[in-house]
Amino acid sequence: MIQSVKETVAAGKLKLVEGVVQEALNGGATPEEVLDSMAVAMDEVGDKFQKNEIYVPEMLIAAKTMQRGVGVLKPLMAGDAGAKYGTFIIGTVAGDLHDIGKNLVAIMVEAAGFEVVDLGIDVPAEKFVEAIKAHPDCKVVGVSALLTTTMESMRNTVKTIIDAGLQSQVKIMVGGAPITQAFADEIGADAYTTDAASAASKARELAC
Ligand code: B1M
Repeated sequence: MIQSVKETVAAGKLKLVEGVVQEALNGGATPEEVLDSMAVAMDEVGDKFQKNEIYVPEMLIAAKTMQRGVGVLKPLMAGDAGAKYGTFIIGTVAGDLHDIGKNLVAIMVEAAGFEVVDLGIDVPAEKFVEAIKAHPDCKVVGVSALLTTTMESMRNTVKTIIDAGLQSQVKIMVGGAPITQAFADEIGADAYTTDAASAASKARELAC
């Protein structure tokens, strides 16, 4: 069952994915197991893209398929913790259009008890600053990047937030496939996490 989730996402079978995900859940798979299998599918898609076996349109349809599959899981992952930790602002940095990982972080952080303000993709550094200023109850801001080329955009985003004097209000958390703890330290971020679940628990820690 889990295997067919992976195959369905990797093959970009958009119309089938909701049914396949539901079947896997009915068969006893947990939402986390289903999510992991979709992430493995995306890694396979990325590998095939790198080897020129598939191209951007196939990568895009696989991404849409995963997003639709995540839609089935979302109600199961989103708890009713309420927004007791204030607002969590998140976005993907300027120049970067990848949002599946960011969306997963947003779902898990919301379930952990934050009100999430999602700025979307390709977000200019100044927009993060404006959003933080507009939400005085925001204690944590999340910055995502998926391309090695947009790591510099992440550096600029973190610098812009710090230069605006906002680090006394918010802690800055960064993440995304090319990001490392060393890079997070180098650019002055307060925290780095590898995945959505650890981002959620880290956000709680930072908000307290
Ligand atoms: Co793109 N892409 N892509 N892509 N894409 C990658 C990232 C790539 C590794 C593929 C490859 O070559 N193997 C490669 C980057 C190489 C590099 O930088 N060294 C790449 C490339 C090259 C490109 C283009 C340049 C291709 C082109 O046009 N020639 C182009 C760039 C566009 C742009 O952004 N300007 C491009 C475009 C696209 C699509 C639009 C087609 C599509 C994105 C659609 C979308 O997101 N809505 C796409 C996709 C789907 C991928 C892959 C296949 C999958 C990404 C994904 O969603 N993974 C990807 C290969 C791969 O990742 N293996 C690839 C699943 C997701 C759950 O994981 O996003 O890593 P991830 O999120 C994780 C963690 O990273 C973490 O938590 C999540 C899991 O719990 N995390 C955080 C993420 N953000 C976090 C923030 C946090 C904490 C944790 O705190 C705030």
